[in-house]
Amino acid sequence: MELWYTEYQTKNVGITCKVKQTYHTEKTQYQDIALIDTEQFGKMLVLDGTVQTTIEDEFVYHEMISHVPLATHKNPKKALVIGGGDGGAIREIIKHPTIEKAVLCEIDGRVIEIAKEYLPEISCALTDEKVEVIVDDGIKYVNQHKNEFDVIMIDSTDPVGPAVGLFSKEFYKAIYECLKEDGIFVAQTESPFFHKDLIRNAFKNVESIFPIARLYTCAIPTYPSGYWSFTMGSKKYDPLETDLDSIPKLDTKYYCPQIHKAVFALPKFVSDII
Ligand code: AG3
Repeated sequence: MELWYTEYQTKNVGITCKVKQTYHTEKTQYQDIALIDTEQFGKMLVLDGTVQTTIEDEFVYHEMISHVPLATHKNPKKALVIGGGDGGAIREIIKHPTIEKAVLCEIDGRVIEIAKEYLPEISCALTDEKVEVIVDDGIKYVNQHKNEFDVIMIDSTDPVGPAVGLFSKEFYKAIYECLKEDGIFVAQTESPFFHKDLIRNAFKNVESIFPIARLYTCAIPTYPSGYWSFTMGSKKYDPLETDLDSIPKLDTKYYCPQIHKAVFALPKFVSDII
């Protein structure tokens, strides 16, 4: 019998994948979790019916949420990931040569445990000695830590359920306070095709708090519309001025110095959003 999984990305559009095997499903205190194996994209983590990451395309998202801000910063030593319980962003952060400590703050400990069990390719760095894993509310954590991090990544789910507060202006203000005086943060901000209002609001909020606000995009086939955005707020460094020759050589599949520059060139319909 053939089994297919569909995420309804909007009321009118879905992505459907042929399922090889269902490894795990459960309902936690926060959300529904599913770990399935698909023919096209390999193992896939699904939270509340939305695709979070797959073996085939996870490198794009995880490299782009981490290496763009890390290379923009001149000397990042301490990084924080809010959400991101699969560990993909952490795996990328510890590739960066100046990083001394990477903290993961994920609200749902079950996501971390399931990623450790079924997605070792993605979660492999969670046991690294530079990494601290905290199971707690990211908003609470950020409010309790001031002037501490060089780079913060908001690796959240869509702005429904547990992640709503991670898209608010108050949270971006708390992020500002949690960063050191030359700190940078990046948040995943959904699809320029399907979520224009969200991107506009996020960008305006970041722009009202940080001296430098930038938007960049990349292609991620399993996310709504296949085209994704990230919003960056920076206290001092402008990613458009990064010296590309100073970017460390990294073992990556998407990110490279040319991409660091290219992703800030926005299609006109995207720059029109902000
Ligand atoms: N977090 C962003 C996933 C958003 C996808 N949305 C959707 N499928 N409707 C990814 C977490 C990976 N560490």
